[in-house]
Amino acid sequence: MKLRLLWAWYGVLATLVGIGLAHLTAAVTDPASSPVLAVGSTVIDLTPTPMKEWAIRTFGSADKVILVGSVMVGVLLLAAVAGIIARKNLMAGSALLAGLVAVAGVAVMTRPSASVIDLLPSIVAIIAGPLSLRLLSRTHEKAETDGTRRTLLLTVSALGAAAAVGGLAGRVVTQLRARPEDIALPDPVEPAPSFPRGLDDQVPGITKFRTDVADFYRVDTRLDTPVVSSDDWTLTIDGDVDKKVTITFDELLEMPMIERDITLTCVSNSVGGPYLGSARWLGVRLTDVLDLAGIKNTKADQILSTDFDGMTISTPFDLATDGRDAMIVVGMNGEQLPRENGFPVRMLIPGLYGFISATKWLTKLTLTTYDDQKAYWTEREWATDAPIKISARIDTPKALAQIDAGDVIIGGVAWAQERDGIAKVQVRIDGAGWKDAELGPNAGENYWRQWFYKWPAESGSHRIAVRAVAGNDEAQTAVRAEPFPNGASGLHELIVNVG
Ligand SMILES: Nc1nc2c(c(=O)[nH]1)N[C@H]1C(S)=C(S)[C@@H](COP(=O)(O)O)O[C@H]1N2
Ligand SMILES: [Mo]
Repeated sequence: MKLRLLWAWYGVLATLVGIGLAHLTAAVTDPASSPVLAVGSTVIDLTPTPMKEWAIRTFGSADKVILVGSVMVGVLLLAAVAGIIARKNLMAGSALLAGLVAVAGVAVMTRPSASVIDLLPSIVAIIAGPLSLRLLSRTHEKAETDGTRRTLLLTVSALGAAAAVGGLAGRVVTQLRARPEDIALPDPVEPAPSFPRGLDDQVPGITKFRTDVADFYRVDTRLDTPVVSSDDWTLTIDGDVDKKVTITFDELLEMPMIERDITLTCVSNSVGGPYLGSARWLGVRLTDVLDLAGIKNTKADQILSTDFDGMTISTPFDLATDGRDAMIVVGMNGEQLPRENGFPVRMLIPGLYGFISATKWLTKLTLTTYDDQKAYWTEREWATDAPIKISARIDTPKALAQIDAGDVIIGGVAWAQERDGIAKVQVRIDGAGWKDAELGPNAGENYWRQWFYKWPAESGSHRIAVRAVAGNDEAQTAVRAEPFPNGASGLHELIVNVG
């Protein structure tokens, strides 16, 4: 039994060496080609939508850490089995390790933008893993015949160190590569109006009126942070256009820039969910960019945008070009975009959920039809037409909070993009009548609005609900819907205990 455990550990150690060195290789060539990440990404792509939704609901933004962790645990269990097999049959054990890497290699190569160089990390792993196992097996045998353990201990330590150094160095190299570039952003020809002061200081616990860039939510299909250089970046406009054009980053920066305050919202939020943020965006009008290629005669009903890695997002052509402030964005709150949020260039269209409008690391706009080409989420049966639903969220107090009797400030944010903003927010306590909340300042129709309501709370358990009405008189629906396929609806309600 003990011996078996030892061999299981040999298998694990050999695999960690392979993974560590592969990770380092990938950090130098292309971080996404790291075998573990590639397997993780493939799992994401193959996971059925309901399960993905469940994972996001259950684990929140930790879903990816849990995914990579599970992949690692699975791989290391198989590695342990390979080690146990290798005790009797080194060839078979090594073959199992090699098979594991081969699966990862296939995962790497099926990514849309994979190139031959992306095989390198897997090749490193397929050599380093079995070779380490062989070394361990040899030194183990030698230790048994000699009766001395010195060389075995040295070998184990050296391999452990190689795995750790590989993994850590890979991390350092990845972080160095992902350092922000220093971009000088142009001034907008159409600046946004001066930004009003929100209720941040008045209502403790309320969401900040403007989201800090560093705190902005992140939702995408990737496990790594893409490093796209602005020097290499180009944007191509093709498909059903007068003539295909490609522009560079410098050419984009020379176009007239507008600045807008917009709240970006993710379709994957359940009611009251956290995946939205508000910022001041700097960019070029989408229609100005499309006009470079000429779209007067287009029969397209879809703008298919492609990111640097071949991931695609679909946008309804008529909505993107109906006069709203659809943008090709380069700046956020006066800074360049962070790599996590799409550096150097992303798309942003007010009023549409991010999954059909907010392509990060954008490189191509193709004018096409929904019949001809299907985007990533369209293939997974999400809606193609998904305007953001009118919603209100309670930020404070928190669900199940224990609070003192007396005046309690209930507060939160509400949003109704492309519906003339928020006109009214109402609060209901214990199913009694709806009472108007006070609204914070207005930063435009596409920006969320803070609100608060002073509640004389008496002891006991109470149920708080909130609802919003848009500037165009449309009211938030109380009908419950799940995020799939076009966004959650229903009222945000929570229970607090007073006394
Ligand atoms: N390339 C790319 N762009 C993407 C995504 C993605 O997975 N890949 N996710 C979209 C989704 S679902 C949302 S809600 C927004 C989120 O943008 P953020 O991460 O900057 O908050 O980006 C959109 N753009
Ligand atoms: Mo999203």
